[in-house]
Amino acid sequence: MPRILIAPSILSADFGEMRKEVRRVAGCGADRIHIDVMDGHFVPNITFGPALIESIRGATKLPFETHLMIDRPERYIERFADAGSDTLIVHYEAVRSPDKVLKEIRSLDKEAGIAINPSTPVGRVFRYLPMADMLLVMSVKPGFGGQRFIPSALESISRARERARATGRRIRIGVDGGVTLETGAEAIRAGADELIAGTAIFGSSNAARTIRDFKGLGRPYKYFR
Ligand code: S6P
Ligand code: MG
Repeated sequence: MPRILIAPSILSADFGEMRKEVRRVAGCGADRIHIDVMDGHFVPNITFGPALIESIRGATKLPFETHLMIDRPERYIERFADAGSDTLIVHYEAVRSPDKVLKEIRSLDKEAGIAINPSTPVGRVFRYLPMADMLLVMSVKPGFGGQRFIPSALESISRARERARATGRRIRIGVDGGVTLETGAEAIRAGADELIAGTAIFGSSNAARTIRDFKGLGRPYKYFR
């Protein structure tokens, strides 16, 4: 029975203490570490590159999922894989041939994820789901932490979950942006099985309790009924 996975996004961590922060949330019960890479082109903000990932890799054994908010991520797949990512997530809007890049990620023995912006109709990525291990539904316009959840993401999640069910496909559906206990619960009801949260976890005075509360939100959607 699949369960809800919680992935703290280190975009909201203290950048001067990154290793410590990763270790801290790992110790608080996180399932994965979500790493937001931004290039100042695909999104208006800039964060960090593979060197940062390399330097925090030793802080935990938890899987690293790298969310590439960069233009033409196909140019950097190998570097982010070598740096220690376990999952590489590319944006549908940023790649020329989604199928090619997803295949490349898998050929490196990494999990392949495809992300969509809130304004992208989810139906556009349906044909790529067989090549992906994860679909990341953005529930804010990517670029900055601490934004409000956009409710139309729920419709994208449920349409994708229905599609996966109809085709008998097992895929993880993550929701990213403005995730709180309230919006996280709605996303799970819609069919998400991974919650990505920056502000809600790193801004919490008790991250262990917040993660526990997230995990208690409900039974995950059943892949096969
Ligand atoms: C949103 C950002 C997301 C991050 C973010 C979520 O612009 O690009 O991809 O994962 O850290 O943060 P929050 O504060 O909305 O939970
Ligand atoms: Mg992200």
